[in-house]
Amino acid sequence: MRVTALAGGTGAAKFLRGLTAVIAPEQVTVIGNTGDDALIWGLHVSPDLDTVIYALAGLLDESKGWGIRGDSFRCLAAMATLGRETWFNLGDRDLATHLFRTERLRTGESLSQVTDALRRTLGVGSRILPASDAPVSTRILTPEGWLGFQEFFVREKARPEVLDVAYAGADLAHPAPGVLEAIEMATAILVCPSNPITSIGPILAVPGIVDALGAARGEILAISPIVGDAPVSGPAGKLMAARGLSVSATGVARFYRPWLDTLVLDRRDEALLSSLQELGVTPVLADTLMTDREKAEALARRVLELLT
Ligand code: FO1
Repeated sequence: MRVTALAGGTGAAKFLRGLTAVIAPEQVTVIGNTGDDALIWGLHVSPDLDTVIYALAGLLDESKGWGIRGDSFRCLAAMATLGRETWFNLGDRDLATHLFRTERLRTGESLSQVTDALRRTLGVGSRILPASDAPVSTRILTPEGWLGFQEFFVREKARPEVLDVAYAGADLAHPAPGVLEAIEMATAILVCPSNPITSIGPILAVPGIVDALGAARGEILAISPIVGDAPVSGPAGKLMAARGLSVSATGVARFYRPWLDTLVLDRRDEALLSSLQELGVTPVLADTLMTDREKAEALARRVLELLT
């Protein structure tokens, strides 16, 4: 079995850790979001790629859902003394990842080459591919104007009203090497329980990826990140509403509907089964809240059962 997973950050990391505990990591290829990449102190930070790499390497700070467990923040404190902006909390060990990435990008390597070097060095057996090597930046329109995703999410704490969302650069981007093949050759394609608009949306915005999903031979299964009328974490609700989607598993299905076969949704959402069937998506109930590793593995096992 070859599984290709479309992934954002924290929710995807939890699920992928469960998945790679129940099948060999080498059987999994991750297509990761780069829409929330940011330039911080001149360094190229790729939060979602790093969150997935750290999770699969056993390094992730699981309480925060990002960064490295036990990291210190001495550089951050020193930057504050120098009067630099410190709203984006870069840990000292995490900083090494961004120095490594930025240096290698400057010497002409692509983001996919650097990401591959990072995951191999950290002992991650799954391939991790950025959706594109070209910049695709999630921009959020608020009443005060456009913000970068991290400015909206971290600096402004996702408080501003969201009027629109755009993926700047997507029209000029191409899928990174291996991305279309990973979709084409997969036995199954999984859409992790990530924010549809800002984690999966930037992947889908890269020309060629939606067509590849539409033509894929493998079954395509998504796990809803929404339980009831609220996201399990983060600002997905606000962003979905701004894009005219209902904040529910049905809204998730509507967004993925052109190419989705199956939606795994939480048992608490049993009432949505018939509306999902009407959309032409096969709904399956499961315990989707991954509050510990056992629950993440159980969800991964349930998903794999559906595929065999
Ligand atoms: N999220 C926060 O809420 N506050 C932070 O200061 C922060 C720093 C940070 C540093 C490195 C990194 O890889 C991720 C970081 N995140 C932080 C998480 C990140 O903003 C989001 O989780 C993702 O972009 C959304 O998936």
